[in-house]
Amino acid sequence: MIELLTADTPNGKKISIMLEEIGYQYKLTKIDISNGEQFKPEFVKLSPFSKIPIIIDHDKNETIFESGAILIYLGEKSGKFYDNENRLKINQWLMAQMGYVGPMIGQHHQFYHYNPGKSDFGEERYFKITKRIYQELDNRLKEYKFLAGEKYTIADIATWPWIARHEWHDIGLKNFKNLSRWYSEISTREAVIKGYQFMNKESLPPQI
Ligand SMILES: N[C@@H](CCC(=O)N[C@@H](CS)C(=O)NCC(=O)O)C(=O)O
Repeated sequence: MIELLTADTPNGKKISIMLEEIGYQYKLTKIDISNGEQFKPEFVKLSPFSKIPIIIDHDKNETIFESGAILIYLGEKSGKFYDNENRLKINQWLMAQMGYVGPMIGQHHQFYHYNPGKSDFGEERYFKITKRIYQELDNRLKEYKFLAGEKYTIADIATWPWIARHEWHDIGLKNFKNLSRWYSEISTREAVIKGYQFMNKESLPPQI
């Protein structure tokens, strides 16, 4: 039995989507990060940086933090979306999401969506970087169907929930033809819709 301790955010959705994609049943434990639950000593013992998501694989008595490491773990365990022969490519696109795409778009959310008017510098900087990321992803997806090549992998699962916040970004996703094609195609996957709705059954991936 896998337990997922998480909140309804892009990083959280990566794992609910992966669990749906590989068809694992899981126990959901909600962590209210807006009320500081992530700082409770019992949670910090599991997640040293006080971040969601984490999973506990109760069969193996194993706790895993960091969404990229969790996706790798589940990909290896299930044998799905993390092909052995394509790991070098998958790892690169996954690490780029973890180290660049997520953290930069996360800052854009902070300045532009949650705290508008507080810092022109912050708003302009992260708007520009997010737009650049859209273009960079679009360039890649002009050449390949998915980020790591012709197959849907954990690199797409890690990146898609961030683009699913495109209405907050105000960049104009529809102007990025290849990124739009990729986003729409993944949005229609049954497991993605289920994983997206894991905390709010009424919600649907935003259309372009
Ligand atoms: N690199 C981490 C980032 C996780 C992360 O930033 N989680 C946020 C929510 S999306 C969080 O737990 N924030 C609470 C806090 O920092 O206090 C991962 O991908 O797992």
